[in-house]
Amino acid sequence: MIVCSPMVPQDAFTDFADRYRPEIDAALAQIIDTLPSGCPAKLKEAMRYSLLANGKRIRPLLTLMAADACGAEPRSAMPAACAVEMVHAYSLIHDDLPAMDDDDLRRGQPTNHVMFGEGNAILAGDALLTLAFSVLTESLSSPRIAAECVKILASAAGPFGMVGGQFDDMHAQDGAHTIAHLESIDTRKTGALIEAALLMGAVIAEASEGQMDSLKQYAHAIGLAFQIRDDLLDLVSHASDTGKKVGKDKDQGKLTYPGFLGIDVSKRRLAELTEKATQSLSLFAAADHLKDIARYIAERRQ
Ligand code: GRG
Repeated sequence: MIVCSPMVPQDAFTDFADRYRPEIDAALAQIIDTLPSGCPAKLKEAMRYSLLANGKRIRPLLTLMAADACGAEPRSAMPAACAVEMVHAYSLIHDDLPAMDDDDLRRGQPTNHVMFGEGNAILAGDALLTLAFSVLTESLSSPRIAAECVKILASAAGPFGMVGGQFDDMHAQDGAHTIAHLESIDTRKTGALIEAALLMGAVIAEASEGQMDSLKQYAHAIGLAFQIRDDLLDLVSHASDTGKKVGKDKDQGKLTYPGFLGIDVSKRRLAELTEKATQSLSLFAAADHLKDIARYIAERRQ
């Protein structure tokens, strides 16, 4: 009798994530737990609460995967992986504030301002944002590479990237829009940090110009795909899956991909972007994890 193995075959992304997600969590915990005593205890607690909550760690995994695909030991990119997750955590804390999305649930737990109060949450976000840059300058061994990473992350997080995209998103209810405007918002609000995650990994691996260009194309495709999937999840999923309130985009009259083009067209665009992401990796000898995470991003349920 043939006995079938009970093991489910894992893809390259899942293998990579199983291996490195615990290391990312440990590195993030160490950053917070070894902060010098000058940091107020309550502020540290608020920073730790959101940073170490149950996130998917997509951006830090992308940093480590990009470094790996470009030929470096993934762990050499850990400071950049932590820095991008810290900027992401800050953006979520601020995004949830009453003045922004006014959410009370994030990553399956009460949002930072619900736990610590609004003022403390603003400061915890500010502290994570600024600490991210200290981590880059203090923990990357080469000052040249550290400076390059600071430039990439600052440009992605700031007015030309995530904050600018969020600003336009906030004001998108006013007036008529085009698909180009919607994609420009999503590319900056969500895609910019995803691109920074990949490019920092590549810079740390001293990637070639060709590798950098390929990763930029890949980043553009998965960044947009990530937000389209997020918009779809807000329409069709449950808070028990996503760990955050759903159905808010429609209530708030937000400009979203499915709201603008319908669910079917959005799903087709998602499939096209995933295919484009995969094709843009043709230069790499070993990038199955990046291909698989592109598929995961398009199919994820949380
Ligand atoms: C300065 C007041 C102030 C606010 C800034 C910049 C900003 C607020 C918000 C950024 C915009 C934002 C939150 C975009 C959404 C990106 C997105 C889909 C986040 C969810 O990411 P996941 O699914 O979350 O990776 P986890 O929890 O798994 O890490």
